Amino acid sequence: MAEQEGLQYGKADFVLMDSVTLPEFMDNLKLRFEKGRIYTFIGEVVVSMNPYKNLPIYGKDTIEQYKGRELYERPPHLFSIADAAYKAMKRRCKDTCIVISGESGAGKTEASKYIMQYIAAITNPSQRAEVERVKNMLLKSNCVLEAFGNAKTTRNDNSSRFGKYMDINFDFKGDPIGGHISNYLLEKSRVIVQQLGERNFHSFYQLILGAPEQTLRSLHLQKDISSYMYTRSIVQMKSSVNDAGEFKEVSEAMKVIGFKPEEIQTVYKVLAAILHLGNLKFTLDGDTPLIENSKVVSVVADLLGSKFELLEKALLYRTVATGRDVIDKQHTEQEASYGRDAFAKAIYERLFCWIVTHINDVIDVKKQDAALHGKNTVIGVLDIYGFEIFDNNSFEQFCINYCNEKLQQLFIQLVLTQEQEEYKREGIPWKHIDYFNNQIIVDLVEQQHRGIISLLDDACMNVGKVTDPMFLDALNKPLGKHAHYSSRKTCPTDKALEYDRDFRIRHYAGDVVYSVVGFIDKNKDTLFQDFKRLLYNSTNPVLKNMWPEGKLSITEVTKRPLTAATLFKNSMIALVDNLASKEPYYVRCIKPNDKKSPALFDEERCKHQVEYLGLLENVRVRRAGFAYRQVYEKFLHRYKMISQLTWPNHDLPSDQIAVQKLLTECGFQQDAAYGKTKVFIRTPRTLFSLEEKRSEMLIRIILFLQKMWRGTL
Ligand code: AD9
Ligand code: MG
Repeated sequence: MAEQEGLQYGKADFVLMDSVTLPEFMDNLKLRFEKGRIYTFIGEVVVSMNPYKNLPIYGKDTIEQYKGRELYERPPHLFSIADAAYKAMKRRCKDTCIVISGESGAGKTEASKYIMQYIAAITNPSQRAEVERVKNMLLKSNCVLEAFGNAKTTRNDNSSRFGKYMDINFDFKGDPIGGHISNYLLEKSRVIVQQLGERNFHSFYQLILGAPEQTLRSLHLQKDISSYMYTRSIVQMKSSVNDAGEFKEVSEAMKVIGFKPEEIQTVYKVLAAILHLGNLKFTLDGDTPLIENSKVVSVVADLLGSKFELLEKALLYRTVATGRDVIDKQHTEQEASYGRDAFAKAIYERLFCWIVTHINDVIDVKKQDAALHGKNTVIGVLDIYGFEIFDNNSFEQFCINYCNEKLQQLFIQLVLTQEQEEYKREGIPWKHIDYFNNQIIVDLVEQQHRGIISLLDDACMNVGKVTDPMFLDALNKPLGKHAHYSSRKTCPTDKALEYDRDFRIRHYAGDVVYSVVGFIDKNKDTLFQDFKRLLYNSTNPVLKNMWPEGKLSITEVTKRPLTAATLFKNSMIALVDNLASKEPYYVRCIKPNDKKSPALFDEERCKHQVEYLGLLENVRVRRAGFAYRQVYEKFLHRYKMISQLTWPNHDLPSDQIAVQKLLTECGFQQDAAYGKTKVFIRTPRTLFSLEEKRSEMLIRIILFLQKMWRGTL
């Protein structure tokens, strides 16, 4: 149990509550929040409240207090979890991961940064230059990725619009020697359109407001965000947001990470090209679309290392193969606008992925180095977009919320299900604790043939023939009676849903109404081959490298690419498999209110999160459960020196009886239960005492052996 700081701060571990009820849980959460105690344990899980103000609890002194200590020795903190994951990795050579979850704005990204800072601070005591270099890069990569992957939403001024999983690799000494970042589905539709009160990605504002005059001139940009369609939405930002200052910080970080000057220039050129593309207008000559402002075309062509005529042609025509012939087919005005926007989105997304790859090239542990460093273990940190409900929810929210369903399912599997199944298997007396299992919603989305993603992919096979409302119809047939799915057609009395447009999923975290408009397009994610070829033929080698598939001519492009949703689903399944293969540590973040206020504890909002995160069930399982378990043989191997009955070997009928005798002799019989193959220990304190006794005995044994060798015995 966590160290108590005094009752005025409430219970540091929810497991210590007098009775496990929702009102008592809420009282404790509120009391601690109001007293500035934003972290509370549930056993080894940290519940974190967003304080919405800077607290002096992350400095060097605090780090020192947590370094190397056991979880329950210090008040709850992110550092306790970080240290526990680090110790497991170092002492037991276990790959571990820290999964941070919670809804948008609950504090996941901030938590992940504090965890990384902690790990950086406690490692490399001998200040090896190479390790310092790696640490610096890992920390610096955050600000670059946030610039390009985060944006202001109505929920969060710095909302992550991509998922991030970062592995940190350690050598046998426990020092970081590298890392790897995996990124998941960037919300690229934001490049061309933002909901009311939201902004485009930070990078655009940073460039316009922060780049030196000369750079702006070379990019044909004005220092005015309202001049560009893609950034002109008027949004009030906090005075603390300093786009110009961040431009410098990000540029510096890119240099430190090893981006070459021409690469950084290319990044600016791509951003500028996108801003100009947004201002490109089409007009009609009869039925034929023409470009209204061809000056923009020359600017964009120049920035992308292409030619005016080539870009103009790619914007107005597409090459199609009909049998053996290859022809130029003229766009309709709608197709031309679609093509322009798809182009802008695609070059931004590719730029983002290229930045991640570039960072990975620098931080990845090279194979030859890995051999040098011996066994290399990993701590993974997952910071992914939180559950979202907006006024208008589209394909992106569908993917983000599906991702959160998968992570909730993993939590249920690892924390609630497996634990209870093990007690049953081992024959430990156990009263089953009920919880809502969201597997049914995961299946609704990802099941082969009948799941929403499969049905969406089917709709995308019939290019141009299936419309969004037809897709909705196709969903209704197999899913109409599903308890977690409804549309206006399957539930005609539901006025919240539009007849031909919306469907609702009853997610574990609440009901979300999705508009099908744009689902098919976003899932197909078409970018005409002409644009890819244009970029592959760029005179800018950095850009050319970003677009290797542009090499193919239209007749060579035969394979239908996987759809966006299927790619995302596959990456989610791989992510969950990866996390499940590691020893997991959890941070469950809660957002105290929707006003970003440090003083307001919105009872209803918090209660809702506590409920859907399954925190009460977590306390129940934990309380009724055992903190530690080990097979008898291994347990004896570690602790047999504590008792003369078991040291050096026992002659009792079984290991189980030997363990029972040992624990009874130490006075811990009340705290242990004996299963078929394992001993279970209820509280960590008992384990801690066993460890202390073991250390004392080891010292005595060593002294004894030394004396024996010296012949002084
Ligand atoms: V999203 O799913 O990416 O939209 P997150 O990542 O959960 O979301 P984030 O970490 O970005 O939320 O936190 C939102 C804001 O809350 C931050 O920008 C800070 O202003 C504030 N915050 C969060 N955690 C802390 C903290 N420990 N101390 C101070 C915090 N402020
Ligand atoms: Mg975030």
